[in-house]
Amino acid sequence: MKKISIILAMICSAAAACGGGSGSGGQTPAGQSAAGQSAAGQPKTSAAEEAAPVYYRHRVVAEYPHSKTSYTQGLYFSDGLLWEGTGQWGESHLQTTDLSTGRRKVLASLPRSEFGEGIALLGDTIYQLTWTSGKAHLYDRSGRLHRSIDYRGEGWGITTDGERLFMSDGSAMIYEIDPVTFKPRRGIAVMSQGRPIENINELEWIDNRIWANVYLTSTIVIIDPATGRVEGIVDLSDLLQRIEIDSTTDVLNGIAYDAATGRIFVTGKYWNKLFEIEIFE
Ligand SMILES: [Ca+2]
Repeated sequence: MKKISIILAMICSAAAACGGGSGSGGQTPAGQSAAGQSAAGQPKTSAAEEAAPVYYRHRVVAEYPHSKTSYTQGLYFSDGLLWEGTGQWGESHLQTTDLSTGRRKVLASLPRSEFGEGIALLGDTIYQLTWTSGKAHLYDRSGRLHRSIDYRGEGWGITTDGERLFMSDGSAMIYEIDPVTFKPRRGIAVMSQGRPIENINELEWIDNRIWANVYLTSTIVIIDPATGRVEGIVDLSDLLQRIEIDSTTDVLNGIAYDAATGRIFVTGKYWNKLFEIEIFE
C-alpha cells in the first residue's frame, strides 16, 4: 500500500494536478465535462472508483533496437512490425520499425508546421494526431494520405479496440471519438481513488483495458474504460538504466500490443531501445 501511495504521489507531483486542479493539459473538446467529473457532470465518488489500484511489478522479456532519432508519440504493433508516430517540428513522421533489425522505414512525413502525436490502426486506416494543429491525418497501410479531419483541442494519444477510437488530450480525460467526424461521443475521466490523473498521453488497448503513459513520469496506468478508474500502476523507471542516456534522452512514451502473442512493447522518446515487458502482481 505504501508503494502505491509513493507512486501516486510521484504521478501527482509530476502532473501537478491531483486533488482537482485543472492542470495545463490540452483543451477540453467542446461539450465535454472537465476532468474529475463524469460525462453527466457529477463528481465520481463511488466506492468502486475509490478502490486502490494494483501496483504491478514487471520484468523485461526482450530488448530490441529503437531509432534514437525518433521522438516517440504513438506506437502500435501490426503485421509483424512496430508502427510509430513521431513528434517534434520537422521530425514528425509515420514509420515502421523491423523488430529484429531496428530498421526504420518512413512512410509519411508531416509538414514542419505540424507536430505529430499518437497513431492507431482501425480497419485499414491509420490515424495520426497532431499536437496543436487540430488535424488528424488518415493514411492507408502504405502511408498514403487519403484524408485529414479537423478536431478541437490538442491531440496526444490515440488507440482502438478494433471498433472504437479513444483519444487523449493531455488532461485527465480520454474521449471515445467518432472515427468519421472525430467528434467526442463520450468522455472518460481518469481517476485514481477519486483523484484525476492528468497528462494522460500515449494509449494502448490491451485486454479490454486502456493502458496510458502519464506524461513526465515513467509510469503507465491501466484504466477501466467503462468507469475511468485506474485499476493498475506500472512503474518502469528502471528501464532508464538500460538505455543510452544523453542530452536528448526524454521520457518513457509508447505502448504497443501484439494481440496474437500477448507481447507488450514499451519505449521512450529518443530511446535507443524498445522493451518487451511482462507485468505481474
Ligand atoms: Ca499505443
